[in-house]
Amino acid sequence: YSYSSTHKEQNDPFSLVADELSIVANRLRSMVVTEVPKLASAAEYFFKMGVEGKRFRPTVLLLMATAMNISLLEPSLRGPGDALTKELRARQQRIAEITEMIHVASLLHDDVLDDADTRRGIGSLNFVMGNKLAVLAGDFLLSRACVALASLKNTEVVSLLAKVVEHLVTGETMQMTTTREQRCSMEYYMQKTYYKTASLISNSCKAIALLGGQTAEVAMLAYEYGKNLGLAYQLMDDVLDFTGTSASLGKGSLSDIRHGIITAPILFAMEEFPQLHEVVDRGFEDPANVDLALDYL
Ligand code: GRG
Repeated sequence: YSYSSTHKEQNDPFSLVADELSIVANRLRSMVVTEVPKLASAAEYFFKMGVEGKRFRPTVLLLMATAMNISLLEPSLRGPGDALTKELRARQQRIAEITEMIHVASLLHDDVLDDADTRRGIGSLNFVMGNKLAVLAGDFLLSRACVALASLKNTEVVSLLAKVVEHLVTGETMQMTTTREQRCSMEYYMQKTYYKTASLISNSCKAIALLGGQTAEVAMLAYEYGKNLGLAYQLMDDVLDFTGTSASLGKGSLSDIRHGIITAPILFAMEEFPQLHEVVDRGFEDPANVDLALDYL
């Protein structure tokens, strides 16, 4: 293990990659430079200091790169890849940046779809600059992410992350379902959650492995790890929507149920309390019905 980490660092994954995370933050800001003033201020909005979000995805990816590259140095674990080089690490950092860029683009569009007014503790871009600019800024970020992705010159990695964009759209579309059977099905929920959240994390973990020259088997393990982590992350996000506060979430709580989206906490409660089915069927336009559903949680 090449890091001379203290006990504190070993227990705090963020500190292991803290320096690299600030490099990623700076690069993200430079990736959105444009001479179109409106687009520049819109695109910079969520990459400015102090409004960076949790940076969960870049953190996971940089840690994944650390783990993968160490295995390249360890003869008994070594795949067909080359020795660890600075260039490899820089290419893996690009994946962290591209992933965050795609993520932020999806947040911008998501807030338009949900008519959300807050994000990351500040006004959502659509709230501050309007829906039109928020949609265009999302498109712009996506385009810059594509250019950065192509510059890696690895067609397998390009197609993995390009497919993720379709998955994000698919997950979001699945969430718009109005059929009772789909809205109340745990299987449907898990499929939607894979597309909406886990696909980006799992495929970018796989991309880190592929860039590191790992075997197809190791790349698949990285994918599985990212998939389970992504599913768990969304499950927690869904729980926090019920238990968090505006201050802790950086946005209003109870947003899913108010939008009529039936997430895991409600689905689990429905299994335990059949009476809840009736409440769900009535819909959540009436705030009194939201309160009634909360009683079962
Ligand atoms: C334009 C790429 C693109 C997609 C369009 C709108 C849409 C389709 C997809 C939305 C997908 C979405 C918002 C999924 C939710 C994922 C999620 C858990 C978001 C919250 O992530 P955090 O908590 O946020 O990591 P921060 O702000 O910390 O980065």
